[in-house]
Parts: sequence; structure tokens; C-alpha cells
Amino acid sequence: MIVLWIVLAVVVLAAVVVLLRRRSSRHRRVVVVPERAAMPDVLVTAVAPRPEIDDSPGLDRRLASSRSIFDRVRSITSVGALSSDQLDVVEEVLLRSDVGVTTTNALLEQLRASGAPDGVASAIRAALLGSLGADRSVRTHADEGRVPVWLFVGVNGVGKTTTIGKLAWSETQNGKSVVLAAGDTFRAAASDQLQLWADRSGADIVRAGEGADPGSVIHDALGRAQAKGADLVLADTAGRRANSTNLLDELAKIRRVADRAPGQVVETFMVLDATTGQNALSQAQEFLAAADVTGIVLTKLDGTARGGIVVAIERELGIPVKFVGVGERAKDLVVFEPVAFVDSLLSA
Ligand SMILES: Nc1nc2c(ncn2[C@@H]2O[C@H](COP(=O)(O)OP(=O)(O)OP(=O)(O)O)[C@@H](O)[C@H]2O)c(=O)[nH]1
Ligand SMILES: [Mg+2]
Repeated sequence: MIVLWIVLAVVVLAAVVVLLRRRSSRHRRVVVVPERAAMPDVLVTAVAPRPEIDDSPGLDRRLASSRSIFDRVRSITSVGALSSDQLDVVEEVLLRSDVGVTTTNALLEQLRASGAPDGVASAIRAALLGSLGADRSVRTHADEGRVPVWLFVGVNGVGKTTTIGKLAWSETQNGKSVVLAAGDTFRAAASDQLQLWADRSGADIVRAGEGADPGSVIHDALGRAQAKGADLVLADTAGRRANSTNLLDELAKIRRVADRAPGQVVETFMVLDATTGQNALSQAQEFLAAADVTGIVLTKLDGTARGGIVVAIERELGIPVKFVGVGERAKDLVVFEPVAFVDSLLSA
């Protein structure tokens, strides 16, 4: 029996020894490393920033309502001469999209005379782009020693404060130093609303209590901007007045203050709400003279099927649309680009 135990112990011992030797030999295995290539002097010249995750839907989706109006012309696939029924469809679609009577009539005349050799959608695309040829560059620089100011005007509720907030966000994202002037002193909530955008974007803000003189808020903001060497002042204004004071007189006064050294108004944006359609146009007429408007911001295009109003506004007012609002979030303000806009309405 004892002999059996001894034999068993020897066998187990031998097995353990063999196992241990195998393991240690695996650790000692020589790995042949290929000879290294010479290291380049500069490995990476510039590290590309990681793309921001943008979960916002594309322009097509945000302009879905306006786009759907054009479904009927997209479905006309024939080319060449158009029947009177097809011309009626084109007319109805263009008028419903609010591009205006002038643009609609001009296009119908052209379609009657020469048909649509490349299809109806393509003819409409060309006509709309032909109406959107204005210079829409945005001025960002003032004269030497002056601080550039963008002034925002428009009736209440159109989206002035939200637009300023979105621009504060995008300008600071681009590395600009921005000061917000809470020139809407009509109600305290207006400054609070702007304060939220200042906090969100990292922009500076100058504000005063309810009922304070808007001119002095803007004046203080200019002083602050000059002292800190800021790149841009975005000035909010009220869309209404508490008493009989004329809103347009008030705006003209604010503009004079904002344009006095050290400030210089380089853009006066009239903000219009696209969902009010043709009403936006009549509102706009009143502001033009008083505020010396240089550009239009058309908001809430995401909330209307009448996106063609962009074309009517430019044609009727002779003022370029420079930005469009397509939602309520910071990223929902885009530089207006006619080709992208028209394609999002008409592309297949
Ligand atoms: N869907 C959508 N809503 C918007 C857009 N722009 C602004 N709004 C909303 O419109 C409402 C009014 O916007 P405000 O920025 O307060 O308008 P305002 O012109 O400053 O108004 P007052 O200060 O009263 O003169 C808010 O609920 C905004 O979120 C846009 O492009 N799309
Ligand atoms: Mg406001």
C-alpha cells in the first residue's frame, strides 16, 4: 500500500514539475521584434478636433412643413410643355407657399412661354434662386477704436431675445468675446431670459431694472465692451411700450446711442416671425425707416408651411434675409443660404 502511495506522489510531483517548466518556458519565449522604422521628426502636425455630436435634424426635416407644400410639384415628372392643369398646380403651390404674386406670375409666364425643359421642380428652383440673389454678408467689424454693435428690433414675440441668445452662443463658440445689452427694460423677465442665454453661452451681460432707460443700458454695455476689448455687442430692444410713447421713436433714440462712440452699429436686424406670413411684411414696413434696417432674421421657419415668405420678404422689402430660425435651441439659427434653403424645399 505504502509503495502505491509513494508511486502516486512521485507521479503527481512529476506532473507539477512538467507544468511549471512549461509555464516558465512560455514566459521566456523570445519575441523577435522587427527593426523599427526611423521616427519622423513631426508625428502629427495638427490634431483635428473631435467632431461635435450634432443630433439636430437636417434643414429638410426642420423645414418639413414648407417642403410638403411642394410635394405636388415634385410629383409632376414630365418635362417640356405643361398642361393648363399642371400650370394651375404650380400656381396654387407657389401662392400657398407664400412666395408672393410677383414671383409666381413671373414663373408662370416663363413656363407658358418655354415650358420646363428640365422639369417643373427645376424651373421653380431656378426662379426662386433668381429672386434670392442679394448680398447677405454680415458685418462684424467697426471702425478703428469702435465696438461693433448688432441691434435687434421687431414687435413683441417674434424671437429677438432668442435670436440674440443663439447668436451669443455661436459667436462665443467661434472664440469671440461677446457682451449682451439687455435693452428690453419693459419687463424684468426679458433681462432674466437674456441672462439665461448669457450663462449658457459664456457671454457677458449688462442689465438694469425694469423700467430703466434702455439707452443707458446700451451705453453701459458699450463701456463694458470697450474696457474689456470685446469683439461684439448684441443689443436687445423691447417689442412694445408701456404707455403712449412711440416704439419707433424709442428705437430711433436707442440706435443713436448705440451708434455713438465707442459704439458703432454695423448691423440692425429686424426680426420677423415667419408664421405670421404676409403680416410680417406689413409690420416690417413700419420699422424700416425708423431703425435703418440692414438685415432680416426670419424666425420660426420650422413652424410654418409658408417658407416661401423668405422670397416675398426680400423682394418686397429689398432687405436681405441673413439668418433664419428653425427651432428653439442654440443651434437652431442658421445663416441663410439660398441654395441649401431652396434645395431643402424642392429636392427629390
Ligand atoms: N419654433 C421656434 N420658436 C422660436 C424661434 N425663435 C424664437 N422662438 C420662440 O418664440 C418665443 C418668443 O421668443 P422671444 O425671443 O421671447 O421673442 P421677443 O421678440 O424677444 O419677444 P418680446 O421680448 O416680447 O418682444 C419663444 O418661445 C421662443 O422660444 C424659432 O426659430 N423657432
Ligand atoms: Mg425679448
